[in-house]
Parts: sequence; structure tokens; C-alpha cells
Amino acid sequence: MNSLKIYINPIWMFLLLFVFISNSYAEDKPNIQFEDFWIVSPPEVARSAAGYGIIRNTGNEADTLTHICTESASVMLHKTEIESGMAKMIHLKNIVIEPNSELVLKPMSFHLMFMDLSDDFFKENAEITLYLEFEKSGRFEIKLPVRSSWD
Ligand SMILES: [Cu+2]
Repeated sequence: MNSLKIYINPIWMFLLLFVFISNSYAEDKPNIQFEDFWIVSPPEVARSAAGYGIIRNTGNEADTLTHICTESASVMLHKTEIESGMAKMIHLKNIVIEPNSELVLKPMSFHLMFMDLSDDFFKENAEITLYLEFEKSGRFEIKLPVRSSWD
């Protein structure tokens, strides 16, 4: 009887471990990544600047961007829409990033709008720290170089 017990125990251990591992693989969660974020260098007299980049969710659950901020300006997420021939910017308070999808911020579409720019924007090789908060993934900190062109 004793030898049987010793024989069974490792099998149960293996099964439990297997259940544990397969469960953690099946877990639904978002996986947020940032790519190619940058800010278009504003002219000296400008009071606003646009920022572009890609927010990617490679996870299998949606997540919502609920807040963005920086110490160097006030910032909002905007979307440009054409309405009867006129470009108009809409302020989005939050936005859902669906699973396995991306939100592309680009001209005439979604973009970051920086206003009340501090001197940080006009320094040489300027880099702006942006904080982004997601409902499920929490807070991220990314650095956006201020550049005059796309490359
Ligand atoms: Cu805008």
C-alpha cells in the first residue's frame, strides 16, 4: 500500500502543474505596447504641437486609455474629422484598444495635442515624458522625441 502511494503522488503533482500552466496561458488580459512615438517640433511662437505614434494591444482582452498627462504641457487625445469640407478636432476623453489591434495616431486622424507648451519643447534634442493610464494595464511612461521631420 505504501509503495502505491509513492507511485501516485508524482502523477497528481504533474496533473496539478499541468492544470496550473494551461490556466495561466488561457488567461485573458491586454498587452499594451507603444511604437514610434514622437512630437512634431513646433515653431518658436507656437502654442500647440501634435504627437504621433502607435498604441498596440497584442493581448486577448480590450483595454481603455483613460488618462494622459505630462509635466511639460497640457495634453489631450484628439481626432480630426472632416465635416462639410472643414477639418474639425474632436477631444476623446478615453478610447478602447481592442484585443490584437492597434490605434494609429497620424496626421488628419487620431493625434496627441499638446497645448500651453513649456520651454521643454524648445530645447535642443528635446524629449517629452508622457504618462498614459489604462483601465486594466495601469500607468505607462514613455518618452517622445521632438523632431522636425518624419525620419
Ligand atoms: Cu488636435
